[in-house]
Amino acid sequence: MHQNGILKKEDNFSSWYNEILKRAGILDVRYPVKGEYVWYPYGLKLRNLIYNILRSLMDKEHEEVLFPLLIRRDELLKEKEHIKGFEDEVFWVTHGGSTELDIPLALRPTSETAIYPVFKLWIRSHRDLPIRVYQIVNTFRYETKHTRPLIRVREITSFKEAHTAHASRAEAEEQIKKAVALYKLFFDQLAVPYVITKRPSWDKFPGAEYSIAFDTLMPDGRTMQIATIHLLGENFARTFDIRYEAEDGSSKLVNQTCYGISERCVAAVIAVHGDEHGLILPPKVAPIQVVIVPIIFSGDKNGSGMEEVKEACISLYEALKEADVRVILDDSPERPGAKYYYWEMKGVPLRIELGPRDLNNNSCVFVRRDDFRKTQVSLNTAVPEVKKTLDDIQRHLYARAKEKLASNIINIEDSKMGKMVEMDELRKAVRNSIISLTLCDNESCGKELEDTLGVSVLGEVYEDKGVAEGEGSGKKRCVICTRSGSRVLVARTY
Ligand code: PR8
Repeated sequence: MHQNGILKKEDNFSSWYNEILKRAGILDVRYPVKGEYVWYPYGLKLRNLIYNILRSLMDKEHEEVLFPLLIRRDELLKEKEHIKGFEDEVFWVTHGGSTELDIPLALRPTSETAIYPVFKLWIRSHRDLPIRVYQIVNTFRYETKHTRPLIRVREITSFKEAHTAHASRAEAEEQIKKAVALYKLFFDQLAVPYVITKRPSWDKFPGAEYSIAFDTLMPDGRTMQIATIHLLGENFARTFDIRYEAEDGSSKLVNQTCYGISERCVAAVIAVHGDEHGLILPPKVAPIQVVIVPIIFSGDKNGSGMEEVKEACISLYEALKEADVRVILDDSPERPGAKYYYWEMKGVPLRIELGPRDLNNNSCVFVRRDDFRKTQVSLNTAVPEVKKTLDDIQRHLYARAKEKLASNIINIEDSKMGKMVEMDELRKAVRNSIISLTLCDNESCGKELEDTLGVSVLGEVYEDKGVAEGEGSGKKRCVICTRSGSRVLVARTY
């Protein structure tokens, strides 16, 4: 335990996480509705910086829209697979005051059934295609599994959902690739590493032909799904009769995709980078990138050089502000040590200390939040050095997190297991890591593995096959039935 009273996140992730959310001022978890939480100002600033990145990436090729929260029951129930997947998770509005509604209204669990009837009205000819829209809204899911702030919530406050419609299957598949590329750019900027897999058939989005997912590894060895991309094909188009007139005059169904990200991306930033001192925020999303702490000793308030120190701090603060750095000057009467703990807890990437002795040398001291390295920096070059250091912290955090993920993907060799695999060996390996093993495409083998080990099959790696390949070049054999199969990633999941 650290003197801040915070556990190591690897030892007890749940308590670490709850403690950090509170002490860093991210979320108030005391709201008296299960699965709903209150964003504190600092948490909301972090959330907004993250979503600004997402928004600016989306805006390059999508248009933002805003659809209503309520969905008519008959629309929601139209697509059979979709509703089968969601029926137990829907919150219903049944009354207006004391009057029972003719048609009950659902709080959207996601917006396919709100948006697609309107797509039918918007799409007439091939000239109306493709359509690519997105919205960032709250959605509601009556989650029955254990709820957890940002990770499994009943009101998803920050649901970024994109919906696209295309003239052909090939174009929809092309859109899937673009969405994967876009989400990569997004998580790269958050310095959150991921594996991308194609989900097994039994775990795809209700109504989709297939689903691609991004997962990151949490400190307790479980993975968290942080984004999904679904090929809907013609399924919803058929249900909602979304057709266009092709160039040859024929009437055709559109081909669709949808993809989404929730506040789990904020949870990922917190969980992946934080430590026993608190948050560690990547500079690109840190609400405060630099804190300046004047080193003024209480007994020495009027001592020599104190006014000069204050002035030097103010002029450094002004210069950094001018250079668009998100900076604050902490000139509160607290002791410097107390200030350090406070800003470390908030995850501020860089602290600058400046006292009389530094000023005599025309310098200040940089202390990095990622590795606590201290360097003396001349006041003349402090501004460019801040920029350089922030870039370096951003890079270092990502490299460190990527390395951690890579070293926690364990290949279970086929060769070792000629026939049946030792389940105990797998159980041990999957405790803290993602494992890569061979499964056939029989659903019953996948389910058996999931039930026996209490894990989920994440699926085949979507790109970068190197991540999951076994070394043996021979025929790959299913760990359950030894029939031939292909490599998949498996993990304990959130
Ligand atoms: C879709 N339709 O809905 P998806 N709490 C926090 N995050 C969650 C929760 C929850 N209860 N449930 C899901 N997520 C498609 C795509 C429009 C957009 C997060 O897809 O159901 C997960 O990270 O897969 C999930 O990958 C993402 O929302 C999208 O939800």
